[in-house]
Amino acid sequence: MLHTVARAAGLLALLCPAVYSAAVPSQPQALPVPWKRNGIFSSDLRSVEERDGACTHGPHTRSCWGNGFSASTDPDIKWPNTGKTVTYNLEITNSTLAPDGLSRQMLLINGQYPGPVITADWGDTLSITVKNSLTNNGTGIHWHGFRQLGTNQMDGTNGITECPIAPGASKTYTFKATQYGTSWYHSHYSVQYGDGIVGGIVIKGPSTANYDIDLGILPFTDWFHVPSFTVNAAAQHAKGPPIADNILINGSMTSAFGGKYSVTNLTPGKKHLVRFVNSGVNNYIHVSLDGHPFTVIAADFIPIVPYTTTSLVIAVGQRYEVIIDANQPVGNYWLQVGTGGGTCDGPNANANNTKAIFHYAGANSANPNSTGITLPQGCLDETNIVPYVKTTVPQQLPKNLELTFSATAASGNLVQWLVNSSAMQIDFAKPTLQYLLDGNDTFHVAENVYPVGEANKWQYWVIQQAAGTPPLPHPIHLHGHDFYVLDHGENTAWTGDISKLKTDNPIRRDTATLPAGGYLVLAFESDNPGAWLMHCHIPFHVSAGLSLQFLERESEIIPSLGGDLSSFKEGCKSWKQYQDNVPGGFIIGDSGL
Ligand SMILES: *[C@@H]1O[C@H](CO)[C@@H](O)[C@H](O)[C@H]1NC(C)=O
Ligand SMILES: *[C@@H]1O[C@H](CO)[C@@H](O)[C@H](O)[C@H]1NC(C)=O
Ligand SMILES: *[C@@H]1O[C@H](CO)[C@@H](O)[C@H](O)[C@H]1NC(C)=O
Ligand SMILES: *[C@@H]1O[C@H](CO)[C@@H](O)[C@H](O)[C@H]1NC(C)=O
Ligand SMILES: *[C@@H]1O[C@H](CO)[C@@H](O)[C@H](O)[C@H]1NC(C)=O
Ligand SMILES: *[C@@H]1O[C@H](CO)[C@@H](O)[C@H](O)[C@H]1NC(C)=O
Ligand SMILES: *[C@@H]1O[C@H](CO)[C@@H](O)[C@H](O)[C@H]1NC(C)=O
Ligand SMILES: [Cu+2]
Repeated sequence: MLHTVARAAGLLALLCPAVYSAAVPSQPQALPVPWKRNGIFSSDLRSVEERDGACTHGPHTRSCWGNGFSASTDPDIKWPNTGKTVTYNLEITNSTLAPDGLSRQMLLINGQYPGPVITADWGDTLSITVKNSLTNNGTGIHWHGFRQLGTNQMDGTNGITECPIAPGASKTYTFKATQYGTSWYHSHYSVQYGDGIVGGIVIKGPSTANYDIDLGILPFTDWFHVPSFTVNAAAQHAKGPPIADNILINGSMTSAFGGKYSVTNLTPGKKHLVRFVNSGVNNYIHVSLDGHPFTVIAADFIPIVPYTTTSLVIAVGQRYEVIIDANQPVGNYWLQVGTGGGTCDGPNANANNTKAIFHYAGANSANPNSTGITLPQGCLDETNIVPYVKTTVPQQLPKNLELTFSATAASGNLVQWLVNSSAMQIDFAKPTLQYLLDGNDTFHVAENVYPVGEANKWQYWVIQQAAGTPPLPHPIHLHGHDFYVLDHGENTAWTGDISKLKTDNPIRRDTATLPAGGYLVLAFESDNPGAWLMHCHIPFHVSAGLSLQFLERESEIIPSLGGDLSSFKEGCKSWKQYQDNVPGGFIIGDSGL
């Protein structure tokens, strides 16, 4: 059973014998270097080349990719150059749909929900044109997890890397898939994505265990029966998280109004790759398939040493790739889905009935009668994650970021989440990149700009929830980078003891939970000039201020964009025309993110 081989080195030796037996007979993963990024220690690049091998990708050699790339390649250092551009057109419209039987106003992409899955190969260039056919909102699409090396202006973060796309206008996002795996895209225009502007992304590449059939993306989202801007207006003055009406699995669920369960087809005797995405807005998602354990092979865009589990917890923004072996009697099986439960993410009104059907070819199409485990609850991340490509980071003292909360009578109980005493507020019409073009270093305090100066140095940060902050978990997402999770704690303060940081191959991903009442210590390398947002991925929280931007290597940002800022400038021109002509003036009403 190749997929149960726990040690990455052993697995590769098995899968790519021609290369590995000759070049690296033992322990190819154990690199005796303290750190190893972007040519800083160029001597390390040779050993990476050797480990990458030359075998080709197939059902029994999934860790291989070809042309010297494999699951052992560090995608921070190199990626294939396919010379291929994959194009998509996404048109955003205001429409109605009934994903769980209740018809409501939604914002759709190409008339569908979820939006079309974007599919490309590792190393392809993506060129995606987004047309805003709404009447009363700007929009923009963020490509979650993409590094955007040298393409900061394609990050889709309004008020930071672009002005929103005005009604009637379009923007073409062109960027490279330097990593592979499973992700998603969504609007970053205030809480707008909760109304439907989401879709999956599959970047085909190697994987750390074998499978026969790629079933693609299976997205989960908590679901409200009223529009997101209405929910947010209430959340801005509420005492706790909003209670969602339902959970949609692949855009579908039953409810008192009708609807149907999502169905995923299995082929008996085959191993299936399924790509789970929490594309939701608040709830943590716990998931289990009756009678079928998951072999987990990737967390966010990071291939991991495979591990087996009967259930997974997925925070908003996170992804897991799992392999499901269809080795049970032909039949129908429930995919059980629950939320964090208790008080950590608020209840979900349909929490006792959220499930989907996994249907074996050859079975009838009745509802399953299967039983399985009792789903765990809680709002903490998976802990078994071991990146397949190892990194060792130094012990270093982090800079401190303090999270506080305010809802005072004086402000009409307006809910605000503050980072170092400042709730984020961007200016749609004057993104950070415009400041840089103007040569203006005087940002508004509320733009929460944190300079990150030196090139290719480790940046360590601890986000600490201050005493008295409502004890809620926050899935923290960083743009432009994966980060390393060095420590975290629930309902406690970080001790400041750097000797306790996990520096030997720590978890690496782009979204990780800051536990309720606690702290998260993370590190990333300043290897990507740009203005990069870091924020809680719960739209109601980021809307209420919970974010900041790292201004990484400021003087290099505009030069790194290759001089092509025509679409950025056009975008701001058409946005300003729109904003200036809104009768009664234009009010954001929240952070804008
Ligand atoms: C969608 O249509 C409704 C009903 O016409 C309208 O009230 C709303 O403002 C529209 N939303 C956007 C974002 O254009
Ligand atoms: C977006 O459109 C909704 C209506 O669909 C409206 O309530 C909201 O105020 C608009 N927000 C912005 C910032 O344009
Ligand atoms: C999700 O739904 C789409 C559209 O119906 C379907 O093509 C796809 O196979 C489904 N994905 C899974 C994993 O079941
Ligand atoms: C459960 O369903 C399977 C077919 O999917 C059937 O063979 C079995 O008899 C059912 N068991 C019960 C207890 O209904
Ligand atoms: C779910 O079921 C449990 C146990 O029956 C019950 O206590 C709880 O109130 C139910 N939750 C909802 C949201 O209906
Ligand atoms: C944030 O505020 C804390 C507490 O006042 C302070 O110690 C820290 O230096 C500030 N962080 C930054 C990056 O300025
Ligand atoms: C810089 O930006 C700030 C904030 O928008 C603005 O108040 C100031 O006038 C600008 N300065 C220059 C020199 O453009
Ligand atoms: Cu949050």
